[in-house]
Amino acid sequence: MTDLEIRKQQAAHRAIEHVKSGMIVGLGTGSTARHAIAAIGQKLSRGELRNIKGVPTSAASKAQAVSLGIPIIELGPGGVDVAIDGMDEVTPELDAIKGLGGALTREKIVASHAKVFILIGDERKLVSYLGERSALPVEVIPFAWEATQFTLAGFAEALVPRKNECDKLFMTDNGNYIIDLTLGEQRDPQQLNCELSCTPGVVDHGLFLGMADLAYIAYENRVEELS
Ligand code: A5P
Repeated sequence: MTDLEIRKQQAAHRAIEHVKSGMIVGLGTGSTARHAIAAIGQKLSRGELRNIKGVPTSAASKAQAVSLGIPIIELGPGGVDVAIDGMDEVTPELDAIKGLGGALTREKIVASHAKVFILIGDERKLVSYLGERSALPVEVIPFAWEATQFTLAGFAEALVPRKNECDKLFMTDNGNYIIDLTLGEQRDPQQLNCELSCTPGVVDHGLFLGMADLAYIAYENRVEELS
């Protein structure tokens, strides 16, 4: 495993200390969340955790969980006890950008129904303001997506429809497209949140403001908890 993967795993392992037997757990998406799902599967198989149910945020996370024998349920009105997910950027105030894996809409639904929402990542993800390094993904419905993109251009320095490895438009698990916005300068995230949420055609976007309770950031020799 590379040093970077080890850091991601260390952050994930700190987060799963919050997972106790009998809990319903939101299973995030991405290379860091994979470590958390793997660790939950391992604890279940060793009998260190019992009666866990997982709510996956993507088809990929569902497939991983099923392969590890983690029982899967749909998100119900009772929500999840804890949700653990990666992030693309997080500020010291725990505002985040998510969605470079394309699962932002399901991730936000699950996180918004979590008693405790924990972000995990390595030190590259810690920024002083949102948009400092990462693009902001916005999920849009395919109908008139180029018109929606035209509206979104007013909120960004640059933007690009996401493509897959075959150079076709990337499609989310929800059958939608993603437009990646380069913000270009420090923006008021609350205002941008409102602007994007009010744009017809936008399903959801990667701003996760005031949602996380904790973040575990892994450095070379330590994991820092932000709360
Ligand atoms: C998935 O849609 C994303 O929100 C991921 O959680 C985020 O992109 C972090 O992914 P990595 O852990 O792979 O960096």
